[in-house]
Formats: sequence, structure tokens, C-alpha cells
Amino acid sequence: MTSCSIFKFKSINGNGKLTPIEANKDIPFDIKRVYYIYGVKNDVTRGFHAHKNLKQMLICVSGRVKIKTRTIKEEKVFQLDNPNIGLYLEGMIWREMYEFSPNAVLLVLASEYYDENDYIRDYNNYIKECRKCNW
Ligand code: T46
Repeated sequence: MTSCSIFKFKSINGNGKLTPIEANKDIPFDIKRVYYIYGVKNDVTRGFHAHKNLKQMLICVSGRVKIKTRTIKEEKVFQLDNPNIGLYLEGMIWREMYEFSPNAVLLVLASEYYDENDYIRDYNNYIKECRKCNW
């Protein structure tokens, strides 16, 4: 079974705040890729896919955004609105990102290089793949 969960990172105070994130220490994977999503209008929803194997940590380093996650068993909604909170997503979790605030910057740390073959972008295919795994 695959998982998604909230991680709380250190926040070091002194003339502002600093949050360090170390691969395999603060997050459970090596980081091969970093990307960030910003300038998204409030009425836009992104995502609508799952990954076969990719592990990712989603951190809203500015502003706020909601993330809906779905598996064959449950649906959850997370609000990311603090730079020292991360949403950890393993593969095979359907995700949708919405209600981006105007200043939102969603930083993503990823365990693999970009590979379009790792995406499942059709929800019916996603459900079929979950059933193959007996979820
Ligand atoms: C995810 C959520 C949280 C690249 O060329 N390289 C990259 O590393 C990425 C991530 C995307 N792209 C291209 C592929 C598309 O042509 O950028 C375009 C937009 O990607 P996409 O529509 O997949 O973006 P989102 O916001 O729906 O999803 C992204 C990630 O793709 C995905 O892995 O989990 O953010």
C-alpha cells in the first residue's frame, strides 16, 4: 500500500527563519529533481494524475494551496500554508492541486528525473492499476 503524509521540518529562528531539508534524513529519498509551480490563478486546478513509482515532497514555500489526494480507498484534502510543512506523496496516489493563493510557490522535491512514462493521467486507468495490485 502506498502512502501520503504530512512532514514537519525544523525551523531555525534568528533574523527570520531557516528550514534545512537533507535527502535521506529529513525526507525518505534521494533528491534527483527540484521544480516549483507558481503564478497559478485561483480558479485553476492542476495535477489530475498519479505516478507509478515517483516519491515527492510538496512544500508551499510562499502562500497557500490545497492538495486533494485520492486512492481507491480514501480521499483526503491537505492545506499547505507553512514553509516548514511538507506533503509526502509516494507513487499510485491521485493528486489535484487547487485554490492557489496569488503569491503561492509550490516547491517539489522529487526522487527521480522527469519521465512522462511514470505518469498515469487517466483516472480509469489509475483505478485499473490499483485493482491489479488488489487495493
Ligand atoms: C506532480 C505535481 C505535484 C517537465 O518538463 N519537467 C518536469 O520536471 C515536470 C514536473 C513537468 N514538465 C512538463 C510536463 C508538462 O508539459 O511541464 C508541463 C506541466 O506538467 P504537469 O501538467 O504534469 O504539471 P502538474 O502541475 O499537473 O503536475 C506537477 C508534476 O508534473 C507532477 O509530477 O506530482 O506537479
